[in-house]
Amino acid sequence: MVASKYTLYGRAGSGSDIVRMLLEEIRAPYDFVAVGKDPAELDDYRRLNPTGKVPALALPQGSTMFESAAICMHLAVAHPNARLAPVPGSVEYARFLQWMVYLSANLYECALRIYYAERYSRAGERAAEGIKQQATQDFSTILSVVIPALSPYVLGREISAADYYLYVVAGWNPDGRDPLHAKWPALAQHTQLLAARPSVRKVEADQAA
Ligand SMILES: N[C@@H](CCC(=O)N[C@@H](CS)C(=O)NCC(=O)O)C(=O)O
Repeated sequence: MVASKYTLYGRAGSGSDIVRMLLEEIRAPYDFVAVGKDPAELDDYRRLNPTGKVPALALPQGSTMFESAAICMHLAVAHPNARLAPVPGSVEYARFLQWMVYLSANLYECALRIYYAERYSRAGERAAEGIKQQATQDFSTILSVVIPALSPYVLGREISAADYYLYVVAGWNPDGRDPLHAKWPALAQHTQLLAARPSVRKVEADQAA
């Protein structure tokens, strides 16, 4: 059956926050389905998203996609009026793809090493602390690559989906945003700009409720 709106599968405080913010920016109608961690629920969810991770997005056309960056890039191109990406094929769009993939493949991946450190060694919990410490250091190093681009947004004067991605994932720094802002005023300004957007405020207010 073809649905008339999007359905976002996610969890508050996860990568689905980025997608929610974009859906709010687009003003697209959507339902939000909170995916629990109970094994039976996850087995059901794997029929939609074989990785069992969030987010996943069921499209109005009737298929479901996963991988946060792919979802964001798709939404940006499918809703050009929301101006969440430059024109596909342009040099600016190439830069947009670069940062979306960089942030997803590196910064998001690094956050997973921080928060699921025990999964990254056969020694499990015994190795977790060292893995977490290394990943926490890597998080800053990875962020440092995107900081010089901020002017004030990732692509310069125009906001794009990459900014929502950066805003949410940078917020997962285990020591919070403050030490990052003290080191990088451009990131502090970026956070301030993003946090003031109605789409971001709505998602964050819903979560706090
Ligand atoms: N590469 C995936 C990563 C998705 C991911 O790992 N999501 C986390 C939440 S931020 C998750 O589902 N964690 C649950 C788990 O791994 O058990 C993406 O970008 O969508």
